[in-house]
Amino acid sequence: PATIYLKDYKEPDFLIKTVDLTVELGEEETIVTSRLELTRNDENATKLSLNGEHLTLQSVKMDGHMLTPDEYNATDEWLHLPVATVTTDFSLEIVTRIKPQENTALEGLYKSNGNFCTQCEAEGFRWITYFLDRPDVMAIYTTTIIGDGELYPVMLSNGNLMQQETLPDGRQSVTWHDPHPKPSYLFALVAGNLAVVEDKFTTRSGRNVKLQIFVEKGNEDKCDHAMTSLKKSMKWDEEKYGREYDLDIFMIVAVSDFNMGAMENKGLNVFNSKYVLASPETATDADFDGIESVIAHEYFHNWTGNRITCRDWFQLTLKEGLTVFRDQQFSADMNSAAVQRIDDVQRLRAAQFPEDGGPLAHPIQPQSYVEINNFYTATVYEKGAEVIRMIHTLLGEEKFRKGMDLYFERHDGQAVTTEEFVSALEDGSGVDLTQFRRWYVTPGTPEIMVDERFDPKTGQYKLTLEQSNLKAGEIFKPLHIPLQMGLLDEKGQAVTFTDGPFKGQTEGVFDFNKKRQSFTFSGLSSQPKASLFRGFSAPVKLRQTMSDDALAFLFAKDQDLFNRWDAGQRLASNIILKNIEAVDEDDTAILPAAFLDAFAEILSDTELDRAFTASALTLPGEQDIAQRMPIVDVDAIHKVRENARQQIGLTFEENWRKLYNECANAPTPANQPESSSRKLKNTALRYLIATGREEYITLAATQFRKSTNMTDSVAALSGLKDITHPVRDEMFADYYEKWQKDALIVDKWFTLQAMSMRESTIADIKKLMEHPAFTLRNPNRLRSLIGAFTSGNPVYFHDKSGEGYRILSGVISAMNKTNPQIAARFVAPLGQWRRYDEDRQALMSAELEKILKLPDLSDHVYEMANKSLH
Ligand code: BAL
Ligand code: ZN
Repeated sequence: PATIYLKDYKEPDFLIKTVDLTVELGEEETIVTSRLELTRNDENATKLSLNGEHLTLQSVKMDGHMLTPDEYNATDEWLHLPVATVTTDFSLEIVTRIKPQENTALEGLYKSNGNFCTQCEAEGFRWITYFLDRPDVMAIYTTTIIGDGELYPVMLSNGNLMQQETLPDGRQSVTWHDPHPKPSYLFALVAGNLAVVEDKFTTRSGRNVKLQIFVEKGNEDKCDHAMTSLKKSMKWDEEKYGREYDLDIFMIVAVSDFNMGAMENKGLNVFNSKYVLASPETATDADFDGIESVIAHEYFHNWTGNRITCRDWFQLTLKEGLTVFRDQQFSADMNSAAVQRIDDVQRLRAAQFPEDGGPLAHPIQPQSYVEINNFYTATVYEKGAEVIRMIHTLLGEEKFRKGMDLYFERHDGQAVTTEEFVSALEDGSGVDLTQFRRWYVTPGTPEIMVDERFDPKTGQYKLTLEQSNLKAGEIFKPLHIPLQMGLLDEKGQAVTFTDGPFKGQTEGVFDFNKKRQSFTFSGLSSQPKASLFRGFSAPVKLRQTMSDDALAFLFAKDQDLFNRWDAGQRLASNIILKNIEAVDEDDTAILPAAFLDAFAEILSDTELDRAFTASALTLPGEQDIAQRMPIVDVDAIHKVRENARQQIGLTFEENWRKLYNECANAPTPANQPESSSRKLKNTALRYLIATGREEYITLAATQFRKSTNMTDSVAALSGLKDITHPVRDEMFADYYEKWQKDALIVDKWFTLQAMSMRESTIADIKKLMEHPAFTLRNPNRLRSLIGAFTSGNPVYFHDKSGEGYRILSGVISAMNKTNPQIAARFVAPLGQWRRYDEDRQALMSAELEKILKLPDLSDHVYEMANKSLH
């Protein structure tokens, strides 16, 4: 397969001004007639090459003249047409036939549960008709959908509704017009027998916007949260960025078969139903948060992505990094900012750090790709968002807004590059970002070594930081890193700086932009404790030689809640790693008093937000700890962590019981959402179950039976998923029995079992793959079982029999042709093979080799497996 390089970018030879599409939906085939008005962009071009895949070409007319097959050249991927150099403007009419009902890849036009829908990003429009399917070709679209009005009473496309009529042959015809020029990846079409929930929003300039959410019938009562989230997002974008919505209607459609989370098509967002449907009985608090942030994300794309789009796919982070940053800001404003930041960083560390440290590492602006769908990654999205956040930190709120205002003013209606974005931010703020630009082209997570010196005689504290980045290799150049920090005195009070740029303040953002750099602070009476990279001010790994006592101190006292949490996580990881090294005979982990004291301090601090307390009292995940081991020992990590959990459960048993009862029965403190009480209560429940006492199994079972909300039901099931006990089986059976008709809830049932730690887990997973409710065709179901197993169950995925790896490669080979995009996404866990012992390395790489030998290997899977192996 061919590799595409950023350096080869060339402007299109021709541009498309208008697109007039007629899509005739049928049960056997769908006929697409596309009328294009084109204009020349390169005076020397003699050939127009349109992208097209999986299409049956019926006819081509140029300027009204029907072309004969010897006048054009149609291949599996292209339609080449000669264009005389004297021709400047011309029209084309192309008729193609497609079979959406046979489309299992879920790209282009396909059917989901009997309804037609589309997914065109990145290159799906070429599955619908021949086109210049690249984001720098922006056109005005008019779309007419024709079909059986009884089967498909709802027919939607982008923009505003222009006409709806019944044709003489009885079919329904609906026409939409989108006045905003857009690239083809933002095109959408939906047709089906759907229910609609309506609301409205008045923009700050007084325009009324109709809001509609379309769902399968019977789900109308699960749209409230999505609708509320949408209205909040619209208001927030007006207040925070001065961005108003620009059409008379905004539509969201929930579909059950969807490769991604959602898609920001202009005026017609198509969503995975997981990010729309929710009621307290059917969705967890985490699901509610996910909906709020994805609804916001897609809505925010209207300005950052749609009005200003990407010049080419190498610029993907231009819209994705920026929009993730915006949705994170929004969620922080809507909820507890500290907890939001902790969750965002946890996600980054869990998904992006391993990617950046492995064979699939790439800069947020990749320089080459085989298949662009493989680059919708945690790096482009989450690290991309961190890069924008650093610009925000360096500029400050006010200058950042000035830069963003200039970006919107300068580039509205254009397809641009990340360079144009950074320049606008620079020009708008007056801050030089020359060195900062290196973040865009540098792969790998920078590591920061810290050296501290305190001279009691002079009262001077010297902090020396050194940055390195193994992945950057030859191209390593120091990055411009914002170091947000403060100092704590021996009582834990914030120290006021007596000199330097932040004199008189207790916190500052320092420019750390050299390989090795010192920062000196004076006027100190004793050695301070440094709280570095507050709020995770840069996506780096801190290699600090801080003692466990110092970490325990920060865990108990830091004014910055993020760093308080992080100190606790680092301390707990240190302790677990030390215990792994110690290989104690009786397997009892030693938990130092300083750790337990800090734990107790947080446990009894009733002033803290309950959701924060829950995060602070949860040990780092097994994958988190794994990142600190050169060769990962999944079994040892699990054993020691579980033992630590049991000891914490037993040591604080009375506190947990009290906390459980308080959170379950007493009102949630003012200014905190109910969900924070549920989160803390269920943290307590898990520690109580970890004690191993039978009474807490009963407590979980009682919670499950009495629960009126999905959060408590799932927490109870999750607490019991690892044990072998009749109550466990009974609860899982009851849950399935009760919810079997609700796919999103059945997904949770699969996930909980995929993450189980029982000895029978691998056999159970194989059995679940045979379950009537399991299917490879639905991405959510596949992710719920196989995704949860490979990313959430390190012990059994890495079982030394190699069975976990074989299950995964079996799924990849089964999906390779039916849905290559999803198949390729599943390769990454095998790509981590170098991190494991020799036996596992051999087993994992053998599966990668097997995958590479598959007949008809898709480019998607090839690229991921090939990069992973070599
Ligand atoms: N653009 C693909 C889905 C999303 O990131 O919003
Ligand atoms: Zn996005």
